[in-house]
Amino acid sequence: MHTQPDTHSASTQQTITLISHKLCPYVQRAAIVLAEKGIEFERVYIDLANKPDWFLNISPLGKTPVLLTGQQAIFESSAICEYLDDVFKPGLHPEDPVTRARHRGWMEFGSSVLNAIGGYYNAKDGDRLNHQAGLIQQKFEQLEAEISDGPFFNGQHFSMVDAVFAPVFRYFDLFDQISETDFFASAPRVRQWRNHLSRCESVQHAVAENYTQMLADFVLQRQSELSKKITNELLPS
Ligand SMILES: N[C@@H](CCC(=O)N[C@@H](CS)C(=O)NCC(=O)O)C(=O)O
Repeated sequence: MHTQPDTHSASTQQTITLISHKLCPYVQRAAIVLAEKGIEFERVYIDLANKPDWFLNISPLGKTPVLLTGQQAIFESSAICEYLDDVFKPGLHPEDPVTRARHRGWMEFGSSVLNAIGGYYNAKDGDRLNHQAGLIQQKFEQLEAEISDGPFFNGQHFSMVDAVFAPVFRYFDLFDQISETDFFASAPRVRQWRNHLSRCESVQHAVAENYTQMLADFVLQRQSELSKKITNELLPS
């Protein structure tokens, strides 16, 4: 049964609620930004295979995340992150307008890596799996040419781009266990960036402790080439 958040009661007007799905990387972006800003929030998880009516009423695209603040519902992760940055300190965008605009571009680039990752875990055969792996590696090489010397995307301070890429990198905690591909072989600074982000509290707390197991179960159900690898390499024979 789903919990229906009360968007009308006065007692919840000040409450921030993140409508979530346990595996959604876009939800993680918002959860990380909320944590980086020290904002307390509640989570309501929904089943995306069985979307409740109250959710469809507040999510025009039928997607998580949605942020409820007072009586308003904000949908789309980038809109949520920008809203949080407008209202709560510390700011997670650079001051310089051109750098800020470029960061927004790299946030979008993060979504394109998520699409490539989706293509990877859904690939139906070895050729398509290798093709998608190549696309992901290529994107990491593009990032390698852009990122700072660390520890974060833009240097010493955590930015919105870090909130976008931490959930991207989390997939590789599973992929590293089942794939012979070293996705970061040609991107050593991206590898370091990934390792640094994985140690941030905001990143660690954005998902449940059994996230990697849940992701493995999800990929197993895809009936893809990667599902076979999980069966062969992770499941007890
Ligand atoms: N552009 C959206 C993407 C969000 C998204 O794709 N969410 C997925 C879960 S990770 C979803 O809700 N899918 C449900 C569906 O498409 O039916 C955002 O940035 O918030």
